[in-house]
Amino acid sequence: MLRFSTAGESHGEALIALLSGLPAGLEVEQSFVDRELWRRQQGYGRGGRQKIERDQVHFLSGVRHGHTIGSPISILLANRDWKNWQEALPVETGDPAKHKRVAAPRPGHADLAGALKFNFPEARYVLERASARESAARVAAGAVAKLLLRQMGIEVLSHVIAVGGARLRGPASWEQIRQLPERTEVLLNCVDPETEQCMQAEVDAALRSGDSVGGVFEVVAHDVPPGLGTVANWDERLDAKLAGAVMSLQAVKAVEIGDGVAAAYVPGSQVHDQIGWNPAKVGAIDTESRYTGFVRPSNRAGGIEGGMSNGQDVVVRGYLKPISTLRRPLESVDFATRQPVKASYERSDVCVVPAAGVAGEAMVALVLAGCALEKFGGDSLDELQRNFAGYREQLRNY
Ligand code: EPS
Repeated sequence: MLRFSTAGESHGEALIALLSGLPAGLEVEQSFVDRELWRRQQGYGRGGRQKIERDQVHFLSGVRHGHTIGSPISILLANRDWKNWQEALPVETGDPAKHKRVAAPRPGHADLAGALKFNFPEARYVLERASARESAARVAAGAVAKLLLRQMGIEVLSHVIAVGGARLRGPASWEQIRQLPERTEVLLNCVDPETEQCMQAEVDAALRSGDSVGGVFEVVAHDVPPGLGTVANWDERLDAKLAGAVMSLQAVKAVEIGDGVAAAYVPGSQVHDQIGWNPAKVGAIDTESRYTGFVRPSNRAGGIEGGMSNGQDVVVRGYLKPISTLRRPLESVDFATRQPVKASYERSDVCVVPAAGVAGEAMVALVLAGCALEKFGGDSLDELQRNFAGYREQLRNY
């Protein structure tokens, strides 16, 4: 079973990711993991913190001579900002005068709920774990999951389809999405330059007015074989797993599979993807029907029917609320005096939609890798690939 967890505070010494259940013999390119970490740090509208951090993966265990060895993989990502926080967040008691209190909870942030839950007099510790800094650890683990999926020909990428009121009109092709990670400047990770300019204007407006802006990212998993996830049990359905995984990302308030939201408002005849047969396409790379002869003229279902992948691209959208730390803060209450005050402010981002998309890719990759390992099994990559090849043969002969 693929299992993963993270630890670490935003301004603590480091983040940790623990990933177990991967087969032995998977080549792990550190440069690929670092590139994924770099992608997550980019985007128009990020704050000063990203000028400090240079995320680089440090494998502590589970990878030797460039390959997984079947034992749990532990990953450390250093927080370069830690040197500025050692007195504010020491492991020992330290000097209370040097601690940095979060005195008034920010509406929309974890501050108030967390302080009440853990019985803290203020929200510093809550902020530290709620921070989206944690998503860097997910991206590192997700990058290893992506390397496993690549061995089965599956690629997972994202693009941004909305920032505030600026929206991408029309679908993006896999060809367009595939080119985005090549960019040296990420901006808003949108496939259409004109829309991207409008998105930049949304960020600029938020920046000028001391506000923040949310948006929508879309994760696309390409060349996923049919049959990942299962109709058999509610908690094994692929859409349920993906929704939970993407919803768990900081600031995500809604998740959509394919055109799930729009589908609720129109008749079934305009929603469901019709089924055709074209055996000529079987085995061809980069077609929608690589695994079988069944073809679809559309993919509104987002590649999932009955909780199982159906052989089309798996499409998952994450809807992000605007960042809750505002330079012009909303009304709040001082934790100590209970007097009305403005919410606490400290350095933050204005827009993180492209970065959240990269974290979304990681979560989707981890879920798909988990489902693939459940279906195909194998303690070594060779064994997994043999099992996968057998399944492909079964689909070809169907
Ligand atoms: C975050 C606040 C900011 C962001 C941070 C998430 O951090 P800081 O308070 O240190 O400026 O930069 O995101 C990251 C550090 C990151 O690597 O993504 C928050 O409160 O959620």
